Amino acid sequence: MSDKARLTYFNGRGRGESIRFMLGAAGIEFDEAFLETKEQMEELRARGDLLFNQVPLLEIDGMKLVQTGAMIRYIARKGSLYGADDKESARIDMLTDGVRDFALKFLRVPFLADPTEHLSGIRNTDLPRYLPVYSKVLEDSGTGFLVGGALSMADVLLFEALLSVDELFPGHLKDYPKLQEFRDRVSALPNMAKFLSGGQRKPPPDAVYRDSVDTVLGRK
Ligand SMILES: N[C@@H](CCC(=O)N[C@@H](CS)C(=O)NCC(=O)O)C(=O)O
Repeated sequence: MSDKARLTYFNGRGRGESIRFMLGAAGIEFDEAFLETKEQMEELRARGDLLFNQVPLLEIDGMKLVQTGAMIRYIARKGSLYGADDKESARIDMLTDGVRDFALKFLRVPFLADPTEHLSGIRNTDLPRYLPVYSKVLEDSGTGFLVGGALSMADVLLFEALLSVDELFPGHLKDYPKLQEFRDRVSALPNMAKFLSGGQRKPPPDAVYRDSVDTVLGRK
């Protein structure tokens, strides 16, 4: 196993994108292996690399990690993105889990024949559930970060989710100046700026991405 971290996933965002954002924020360089065929997926399963027969797979520090949550928390610890003490870590977990619940809604969009109803559900239920909370937490913290005085896993995943909100609901964040300011500031942090311009951030999902996932997972 090479010393450099290696992410095996589809050539698109999906669950892999949060892992990429976390690696980028932590300044951890990584290679990627893109799954394109059903046979590649079956080979990984046959090798026993996928504990639950699912991707993403992250090879890092001699480990083969599956489960996105485990990966992002490992990267958070390694990259000092997990708060200053146990109480900060608990709060970071809480805010991370909230934002992951929120972002999970976006993952389905490219796989729906007609996403109109799903997008209305996000607009009417999820945006008003989550955005005011994160705006208020930022306001209360007063540091520019969700928890304590430093960037954490919760900030990184919130930042990723806000970029999706901008894409799917253009202009919606104008009602949330705190979130807009946060988005702009996090995007300019050196590791984040390097990641965003470095080519490993994936483009918005399209039909090619959807077909490729369906092929690899044997759904077509
Ligand atoms: N809880 C897992 C879920 C992983 C997951 O559902 N992966 C999908 C691709 S995004 C997969 O491999 N599906 C194939 C299957 O479930 O057999 C995680 O967060 O990593």
